[in-house]
Amino acid sequence: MFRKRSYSVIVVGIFLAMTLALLFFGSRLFTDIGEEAHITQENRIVVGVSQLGSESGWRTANTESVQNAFTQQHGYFLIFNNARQKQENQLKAIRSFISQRVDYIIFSPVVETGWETVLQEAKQAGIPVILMDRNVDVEDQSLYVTCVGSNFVEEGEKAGHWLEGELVRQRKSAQPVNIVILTGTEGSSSQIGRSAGFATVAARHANWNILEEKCAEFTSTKGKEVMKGFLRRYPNIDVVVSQNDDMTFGAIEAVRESGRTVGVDGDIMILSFDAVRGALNMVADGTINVDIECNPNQGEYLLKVIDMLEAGETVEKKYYVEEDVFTIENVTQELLQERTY
Ligand code: GZL
Repeated sequence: MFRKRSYSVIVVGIFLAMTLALLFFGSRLFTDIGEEAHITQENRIVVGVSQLGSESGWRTANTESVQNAFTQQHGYFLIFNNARQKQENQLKAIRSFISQRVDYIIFSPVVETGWETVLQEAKQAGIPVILMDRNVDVEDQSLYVTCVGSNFVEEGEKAGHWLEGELVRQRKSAQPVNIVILTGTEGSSSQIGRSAGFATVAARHANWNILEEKCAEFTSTKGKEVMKGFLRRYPNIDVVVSQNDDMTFGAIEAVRESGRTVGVDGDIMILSFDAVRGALNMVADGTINVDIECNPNQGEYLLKVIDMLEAGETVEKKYYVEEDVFTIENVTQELLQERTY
C-alpha cells in the first residue's frame, strides 16, 4: 500500500517536472524558431520565378538549376510558378509577384511578344526583371535588366555547318539533300533563332531542299505525330532537323515504325538540339548524328547577376551560357557519367 502510494507520488512529480520543462523550453524553442524564421525571411532576397512549363527534359533541368541556386542557404526566398506553356499564366504570375513586392522577377518568356504592358508595370513598381533562357521582343530595352540564355541563331548555324561538313565527308555535297524540320514553340526565341541560323547556312546550298518545316511544340508526342506526316508525304527524306531532343525522340520512333533507319549508318540523318543525357546516349550509339548543346544550367549565372545587382555593379544586357556540339567522336562514357542533365 505504502509502496504503491510513494510510487504514484514519484510519477506525478516527474510528470509535473516534465510539463514545466516543456512549457519553459518549448516556448523558448518555438519563439526561437519563430524569431529565427521571421528574421531570415525578412533578411532574405525574395525572387519570383515564372517558368514557362515542364515540356521537355531540358526544361526540367533548367528548373532544377534555378531551384538549386535560389536557396535559403544562399539568402534567398524563392517563389516559383510553372505556367504550363501558357503566356496568360506567366502574365498572372508576374502580376502576382508585383503585388507581393518581390525583390526580383525572373522569367523564361514562352514567346517573344506580348510583354510590354506587364514589364511596364514591373518597372513602375521598381522591380528589376531578368530574362532566363528565352528573350522578349520589346522596343524599350530598359524594361528588363539582362537576359541569361543561349545564342539560338548560332545554334542553328552550328547545325548547318555540321551538315555541310558531313556531306563533304560523305562526298554528297553536290547531290540533292531532302530535309524536313521539326520546329519548337512558334514565336519562341529558340525556334526563331534556330530556324534563322540553319536557314542562313541552307541558303548557300541550292541542292539542299527543305521539303517542309512544321511546329511540334518541343514535345516528343508532337514530334512523333509531325514526323509521321512528313514520312507519309515525302518518301525520300535524307535529313531531319529537330529543334529539341524531346521532338527528336518522337521523330526517331516514327521513322523506325515506318521501316526506315536513322543515324550514322541509317537512311535518315538526325540533327538535334539540347544535348540532354538521354539524347547523348543516342549520339554515342550512332542513332543521332549530331546534337547541338543548349545549356539549361542557368541558375548559377542568374545568381551571379543578382549578386552583382545587390552589390550595385553594372550588368551586361546579355549573358550567354557555354555550349558545345556533340557527335559520336566526342561523347565519351566519362562525359555521360559527369553530365548533370
Ligand atoms: C532552349 C529552350 C527550349 C529547349 C527545349 O533554350 O527554350 O525550350 O530547346 C525547351 O527543350 O522546351
